[in-house]
Amino acid sequence: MKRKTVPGTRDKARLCSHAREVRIEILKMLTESGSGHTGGSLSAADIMAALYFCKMRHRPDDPSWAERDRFVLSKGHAAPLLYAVLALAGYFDQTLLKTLRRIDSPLQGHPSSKMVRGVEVSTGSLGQGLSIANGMALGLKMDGLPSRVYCLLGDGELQEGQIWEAAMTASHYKLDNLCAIVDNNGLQIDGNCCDVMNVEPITDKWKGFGWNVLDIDGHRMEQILSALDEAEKAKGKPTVIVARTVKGKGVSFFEGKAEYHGLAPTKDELEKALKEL
Ligand SMILES: Cc1ncc(C[n+]2csc(CCOP(=O)(O)OP(=O)(O)O)c2C)c(N)n1
Ligand SMILES: [Mg+2]
Repeated sequence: MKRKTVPGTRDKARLCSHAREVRIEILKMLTESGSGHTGGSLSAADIMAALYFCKMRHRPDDPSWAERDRFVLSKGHAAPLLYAVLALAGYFDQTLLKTLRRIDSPLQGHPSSKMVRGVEVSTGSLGQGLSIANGMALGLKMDGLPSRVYCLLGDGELQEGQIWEAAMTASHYKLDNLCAIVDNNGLQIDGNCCDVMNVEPITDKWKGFGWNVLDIDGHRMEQILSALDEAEKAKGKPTVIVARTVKGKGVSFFEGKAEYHGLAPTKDELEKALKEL
């Protein structure tokens, strides 16, 4: 079936500039709220810019358009990242971002599909997103729709057993309209993933489950775009993009630091961070 809405720009400089804007909005909203997840929001900003401003077919003015591509933020704690991207793409007014985590705000610490335009699924309990993405991908195939489903996972999240049930299911049903992306930043809440519960070798595990596996640098826009292109071409099996990233990417004093998993920037840190970006 021919797709009606064309994807966004392929201009790498523009996409990198979108990623920078996304990082700035993340930092500003987290500083304003005084709490939230900094590191894992920043690490996937380039991936999300590539998805929402280049690859995905979606209509911010018609979020329930049947042929839209779907996005599932399985690592729901990176809500500030999703909110920044959705606001910049035009799903809702950017001024709403400064209400992050307020009691009366739709922008809670984890995303709710009932409260926020453009959020497909409520997430936050790690391990569940890929199963939901499977259901969406299967349903789209049954309906004969050409839409694709993208699901962003954390590397620590891969320790959840449900992920591997979902991995087995997606390859069993040959869900080639599904693309999982692992934000492989090496860190989770308490430190290095390899010390808490080693998830390596990540690529071999997915291969063993019958997936098409692509290993990339998750901050190199050209690598992200070509992996997303390749995923679309792969037939008969789902694709996972294992994206090597840096937690806190873009702000030198947050990079690679487990402490900034769930710590918001102070006003001073925000000022310094904005200078770096
Ligand atoms: C089922 C479940 N257990 C625990 C948590 C608390 N939690 C939130 S983030 C996180 C660490 C996740 O690490 P990772 O998936 O690597 O995320 P990232 O590094 O991208 O932030 C944990 C344990 C949760 N949200 N859900
Ligand atoms: Mg991680």
